[in-house]
Amino acid sequence: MDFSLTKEEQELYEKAKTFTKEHITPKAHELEKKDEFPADVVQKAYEAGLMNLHIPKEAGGPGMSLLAETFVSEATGYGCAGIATSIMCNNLAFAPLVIGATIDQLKKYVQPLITEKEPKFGGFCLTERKAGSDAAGVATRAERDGDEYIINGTKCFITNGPQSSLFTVFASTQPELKHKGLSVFMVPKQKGVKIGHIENKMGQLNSVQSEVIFEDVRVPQDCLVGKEGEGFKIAMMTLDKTRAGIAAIATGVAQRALDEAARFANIRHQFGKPIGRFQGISFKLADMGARVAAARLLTRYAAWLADRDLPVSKDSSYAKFFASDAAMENATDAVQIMGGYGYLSEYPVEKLMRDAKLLQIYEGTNEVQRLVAGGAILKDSINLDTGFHVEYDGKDAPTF
Ligand code: COS
Repeated sequence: MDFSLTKEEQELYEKAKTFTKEHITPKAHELEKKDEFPADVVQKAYEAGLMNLHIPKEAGGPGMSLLAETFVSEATGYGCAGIATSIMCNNLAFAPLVIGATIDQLKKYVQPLITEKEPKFGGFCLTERKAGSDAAGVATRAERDGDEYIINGTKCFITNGPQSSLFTVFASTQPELKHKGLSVFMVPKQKGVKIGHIENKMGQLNSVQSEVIFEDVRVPQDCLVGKEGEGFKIAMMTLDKTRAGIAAIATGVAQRALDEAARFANIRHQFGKPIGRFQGISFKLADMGARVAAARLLTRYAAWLADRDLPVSKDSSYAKFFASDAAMENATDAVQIMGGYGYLSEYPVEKLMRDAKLLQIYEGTNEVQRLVAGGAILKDSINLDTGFHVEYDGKDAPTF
């Protein structure tokens, strides 16, 4: 087992860390007071080559791995989870297209967006007011009309919604078939695509989420990704691959909370010594450090599996819930270690606590992640032979 990074990965990681130190960390607090899309920083990230990394070379992208993306997500997440979300959201929006679209479709609809001077954005439109965790409950409709589809419906919580030029829209082509009737479309911004309510959030104020409304939007047949009815499967395969990205942002937040708390624990003196010398503090730091290390390994392992198209649902769920819980716990511990300074907004860690909370919720709540992982564990146990044979309820083989 080799934990070292390749030269290319190491260079990308260093570049993203340097970028974060120069352009994200020093500005994130001031920027979040504006509560708007951090256009200037995102433009710089685009120019630095930190966006759209997994678009295949044949479609004009750099064709990098999902693992490479986690280095950028972790590094930028260290500076600000909101800015990292703004920068990395194209990964989620374009992943269903990389999974299900042909190279010709990618060339026509995605390539123009990733090769211009200015960054362009995609919006991942799955969630609706009444379809969150129950992703199959989507009410948005796509009806075939000759060579076109007509799309109607309202999506919500769409990251980079107002900035997006292309929407990846999950809509039902046959509602009576439930999840088997769901399809996915590329919808360029056009007449009939409207931005609705801009969501007001507790944290991650350097990212923007909005409603996106589709009113009689007509798209040609080649905007269908994959076949009709493949939308749910493509959504699940997408989330399997992208959840390591959220886990990576969370790892960055967890690391930042640890670093700020450790720095404070060395400087702050009480009772004649640095507070880090008290076991009550140093034990907390040790637990925080172990959480960061475990989150990082789970994240990279999930990305590694996804890059090889190996089964990854369980491991990407582990990574997502563990790393985002670690971010929340570390941020909460950092606030506690820093006491009054932890709670004040002039200092770095209260923002981490607000930002971390969303990591436990978006891209599939941590309860959904546990549902996926728990289900996979039970399924795996069907043919499990522990070597100790005993009957429970008159059976020695479990059923699922
Ligand atoms: N890859 C491929 N196919 C998958 C899959 C995966 N990871 N997970 C499920 N499927 C398939 C199943 O095999 C099943 O196929 P068949 O109908 O052919 O048997 C089908 O999808 C339905 O699976 P299941 O019954 O498990 O679906 P549920 O409706 O119970 O939903 C959860 C499962 C809860 C896991 C899913 O709805 C989900 O992930 N919800 C969260 C959505 C989310 O993350 N939203 C955030 C949006 S981004 S901000």
